[in-house]
Parts: sequence; C-alpha cells; structure tokens
Amino acid sequence: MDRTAQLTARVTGRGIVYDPLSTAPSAASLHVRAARVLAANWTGTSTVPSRHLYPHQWSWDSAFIAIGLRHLSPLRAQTELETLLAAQWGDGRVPHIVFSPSVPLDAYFPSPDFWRSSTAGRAAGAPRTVQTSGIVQPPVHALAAWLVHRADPGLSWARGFLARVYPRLAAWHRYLLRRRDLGGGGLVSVVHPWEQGMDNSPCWDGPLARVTPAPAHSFRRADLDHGAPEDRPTDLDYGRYVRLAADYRDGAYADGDGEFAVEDPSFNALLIASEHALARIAAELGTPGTARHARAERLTAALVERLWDDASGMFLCRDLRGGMIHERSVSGLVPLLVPGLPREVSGALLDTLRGPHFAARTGLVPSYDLRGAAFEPNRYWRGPAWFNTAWLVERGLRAHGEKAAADALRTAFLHAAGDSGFAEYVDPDTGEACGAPGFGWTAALTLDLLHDMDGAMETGEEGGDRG
Ligand code: 9WN
Repeated sequence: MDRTAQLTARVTGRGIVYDPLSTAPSAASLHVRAARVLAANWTGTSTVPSRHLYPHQWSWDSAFIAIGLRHLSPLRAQTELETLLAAQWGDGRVPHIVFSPSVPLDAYFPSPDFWRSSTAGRAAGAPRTVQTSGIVQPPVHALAAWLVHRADPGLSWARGFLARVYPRLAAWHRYLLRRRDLGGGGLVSVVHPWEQGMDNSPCWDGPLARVTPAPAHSFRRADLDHGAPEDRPTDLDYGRYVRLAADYRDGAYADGDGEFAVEDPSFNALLIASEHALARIAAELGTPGTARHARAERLTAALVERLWDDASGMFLCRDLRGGMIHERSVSGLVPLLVPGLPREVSGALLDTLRGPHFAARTGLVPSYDLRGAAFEPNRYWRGPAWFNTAWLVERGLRAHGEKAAADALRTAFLHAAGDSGFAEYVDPDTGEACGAPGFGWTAALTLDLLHDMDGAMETGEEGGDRG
C-alpha cells in the first residue's frame, strides 16, 4: 500500500483505498484541513457557508454540508438538517436563509429587516420565532437526509431522525409540486435567480432584462466588503435581484404571477433525486415508497419533454414568459444523476461533458459554456468551476458506470479544493481560487469524496437508463 493510502486508512479507520494524489497534499491532510473548515464554520446548531461573506444558514449549502459532516459526526449532520427544517414555513417552503440573531444586520444583505418574514410571510405561515428569507433553494435535503441516515442508522433510529424529518420533507416537496408548477407542465419553476442557486448565470440575462432594477441608492451591498467586485455579480444584477425579492415580499410571498419564472434542469433534477430518496425514507419507516418513485418517474418524463434540447446535447432552461433559453450552463448537465433517463439523452450528456463547451483544463466542470459569449473565468456563476456541481456530476458519471471519468473528476476536485484552500469557486482552466476561502460545501464535499469511495447515489434505480 502506498503512503497516501496508509495515511487515509489510519485517519478514517475504515481501510479506505484511495487513489494517490501525486502533487496535492495527502488525503490525510486534506481530511484534517477540511474538518477544520467545518469546525470553524460550525455555530453550534448549523454551519455557515463562510464566516464573513455568508454568516447565516443557507438551505442547499446545509444539505451539501450535512452530506460531508456525516463522515465526521453523524449527530452534527442530523442537527444541521433539523435546524434548517425547524424554520420551515406553514405552507411547506424551506427558506433559503435562516438568519442568526447574533449576527449584526449590516453583515449580510438582504438582511431580516428586508425580508420581514414574520410579518410579510404571516399568511404563508412563516415561523414567528426565527427570521428567514422568503424564497427557496434547490431541494437537496431529502437526498441529504437519506445519506445522513445511512451513515449511522443506529444513531438515526435512536434519535428518531427519519420519523422527525420525513413529514417536513414531504411537505417541502408538496409545496414545490403544488404551488410552483407555474408552467402547468409538471415541473417546478423558480421565481428568483437566488432560488436556483446559480445567481448570476447567463441563463438569467434574458428573463432579468425585463425587470426594472431597484435604484442603487435604495440598498447597500454587504458582499463587496468581503468579496472582490470582479468575482461577484454586478450592481445592475443586484438591483434586479432586489426588485424581484421586494415584489415577492410585498405580495405576501404568494406564488403566481411574478416577473421571473423559469423551469430549471438542475433544480428539477435535484427534486427527482430527492423524491427517490424520500421513497427510500418512507420504505425504511414502513410505508411503501412506490407512489413516490412513480412521481419521480413522471417528473423525469416532464424534464425530458420540456427541457431537453437535442441540438445542444443537454438540458436547457425554459423561461415561462420567453421560451427556451439558449445558453449552456452546468445546470443542464446535472440531470445526469437522474435515474431512468432515455439512453440517447444520457449518452449525449456524456458527450457534451467531454466536448469543447465543458472540458476545462483543470478537469473540473465550468458553470457556463467555455465558448459562450458571456463566459468569464472569475465571475461567480458565469464560468468558474464550483464544487457542489462537480460533486453532482461525479455522482452522475458513477451512476452511469463511467468509472474512469468519475475517478478523474474526483481527483481534479480534490486537487483543486486542497490547492485553493477550499475556495468557494475556482477559475476552471487555472484552478485559481475565487470568492470566499474556507467555504463550507467545498470542505464538506471534499470529505465525502475522500470517504464515500463507492459513490453510490442511493436514490433509486441508479445507473439504469431506459433503452
Ligand atoms: C444568495 C451561500 C449562497 C449559495 C448560492 C450562491 C450565493 C447568495 C449570495 O451564496 O448566493 O443566496 O449572496 O450571493 O450563489 O448558491 O447557496 O453559499
């Protein structure tokens, strides 16, 4: 056994065989450094994405963080998800931010006094005791809950973890499926770019162009206190984000006729993966999960029918007001993790991933088309490679039996994560660190790739495409 593998085995105590990292720090030191980031970002009940840039709890961050934390402390991983779900609204939505009362209002914008969840969100059932935002983020939570349960079933049963989170997760999916099928075609729509999670993706340029920006003097960005302006969204983007969020709030967070409504492939793919996971949770609790698997299959059919684009060899976004959005973003590759895709669809996705639009020099996956007119290597979701999407694509590759490609992406991920100091995102060609250092999900998913070597998605009939 080589030295790296020995170190890994000693750290984990689980005899994991790890492909040696030739130039990156050893797996053992990566583990220790990633664990330190998560310890530094832990608040006692949840984990902040970044101490300075994002000092509260974020929804999909917590799901990814729990997936990594399960290797360090299944108890902390369970607590992470339970803290988030405790802030769920009466209508089932899981807010995208749960605010920490001990953080000063001006540390992050938009702050609780902008969202006014307990007053403006009263009709939608916002909690009274905790302040939250009123929009949502991608539903990775049921998948995370299942993986967390599997990491330590004994602890999970002893604490009644699944029985407590299942009704909340079911209500969350119900909210999305009933209130957010704004296009009437069976898919969920996002009503704000922050909901989809890839905030300033060029995919939103078209739909956002219709939105009148809030005046620059009406708000103060806190992100520029901690992030380089060239790595962050522009002031014009922010003006539009603020306008959309304020309009939603002023309409009491009722869903219906906002200016921005987009069906996004990654958001819906994550819902499908989570619906399969919820079926497994239901079965574990003694209720048949068949209906949920069937619903996930219907969502998969709608995803292909409404968002697949043969000409680009990938999924695209659909703007409910303007039609298909002809921009290639990593969002359109994330559905690779969905079980039961038609074989020609998964085959084309694999080709696109390896082709000139997405094959970056680091071996990571850029957030946007390397050849796209709007490509910028440093600016947030307009080109840089992010680690959560790499993790999702890695799982998709593994689920399709693409072991060599999955191993190569995992190695690229671990090199880039370690070398960048667990950066929020990196230049997809040089690996240069961008955004916040010591970023929560980068550290957490590093741990997951170090420890979960079989890469089983455990979401359903993984790997099984339809002929
Ligand atoms: C707005 C916390 C979040 C991530 C998003 C990422 C960024 C927030 C921001 O940070 O968004 O939600 O202030 O830019 O785009 O994916 O969840 O890490």
